[in-house]
Amino acid sequence: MRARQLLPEAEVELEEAAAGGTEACGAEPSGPPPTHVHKGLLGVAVLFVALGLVELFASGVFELEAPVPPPIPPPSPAAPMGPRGVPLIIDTDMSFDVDDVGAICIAHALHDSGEANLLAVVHSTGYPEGIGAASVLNEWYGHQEVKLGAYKGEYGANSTGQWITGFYVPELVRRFPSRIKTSAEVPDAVEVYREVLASRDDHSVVIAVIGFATNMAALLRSPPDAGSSLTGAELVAKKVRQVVWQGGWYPPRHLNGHTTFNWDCGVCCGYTTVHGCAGDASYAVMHMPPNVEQVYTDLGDQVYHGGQGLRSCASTSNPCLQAYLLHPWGMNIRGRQSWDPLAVVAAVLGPHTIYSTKTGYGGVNSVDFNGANFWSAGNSTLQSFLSWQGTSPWYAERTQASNLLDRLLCARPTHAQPES
Ligand SMILES: [Ca+2]
Repeated sequence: MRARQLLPEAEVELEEAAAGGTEACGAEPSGPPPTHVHKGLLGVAVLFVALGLVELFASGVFELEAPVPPPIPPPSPAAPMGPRGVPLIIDTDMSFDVDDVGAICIAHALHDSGEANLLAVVHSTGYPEGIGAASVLNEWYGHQEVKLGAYKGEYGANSTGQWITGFYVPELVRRFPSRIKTSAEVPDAVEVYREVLASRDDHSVVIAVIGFATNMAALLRSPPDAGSSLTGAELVAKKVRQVVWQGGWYPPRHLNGHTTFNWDCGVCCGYTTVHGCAGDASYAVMHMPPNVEQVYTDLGDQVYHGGQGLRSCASTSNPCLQAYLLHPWGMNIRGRQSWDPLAVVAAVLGPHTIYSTKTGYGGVNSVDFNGANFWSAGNSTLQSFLSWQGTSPWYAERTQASNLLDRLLCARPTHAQPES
């Protein structure tokens, strides 16, 4: 899931849109928040009205002005495509939002097509069943060899100590076959990271972080172990080629200094207890070895996937579809917004395949303890953020990106049982 805006940000953008200013974008979905979010009834009503209106703008029902053209990109080398595909690890918070499911299903489809080599999926909160849902997807695609790991700390509960489960994970784990049901059955995410990285070629692995930064921070802090004599930072420097982060805000559409969902530990949306996560985005981004490319993306507000497109090609025996049917935002007007799927496709196929390009190459992304990021121009790093290609018709490019995501979601698993 992309940056989940705080209400004040949504209100600001709504006001800007109503005033004919910057395009309304990045809106929180129109569906209800988790039941764990405690707000006054009036506040909730205002939130729903505001977010519903912003959703209409974001969905393209109301387009107020042409978007600001993105800056001209620097040269962007394509990802190396070996016969076994791009070696990929996905770090997900699958539970709260459903776009993680689309992202992981798409990664499996790219694994089937040979364009990705999905090595592992790790979960970034303590919610025990989160990794069980990842196991369901492994099973559905017949990719049981994909390793699974999970964060096992305290983070991931609400203020009353209950795990934030989301709307679909318990049902997926209950209804569908899987070898793993809870995090008690898998190693710690850091152990999986270290084992997988140690086994790969130098400077080869691509990591798509589409959830919280808990595991990445822990990996970078990790000491040598039985799997490798290197520290976590040394291992990442040696084995990782690129990290694609779904997190942060980037120009020209967003200002510095605002927090986003993945990097503020979800404080906007029910994750009221951030112990075990706070400060991890700052640590992970800013302690990444400088020879590892970091690509940041906040794209996805107005790119939709799933919804009726997935409904038309998949049966209810498909857990990817089931997750969207179970989630109140999964079957929105055009489907769900696509922050996480776009990050995964960009990591595997390259930004150009989602009609985006690396911008600001060489700059520096500074992330503070609370998860707010500040982009500074420069030419001394391997950091960049994604912007849409071209200017006109921008909306057509978003539609093409949506179509790509739906095509990948509709790809039939090569090895799994046929849908019935
Ligand atoms: Ca996510």
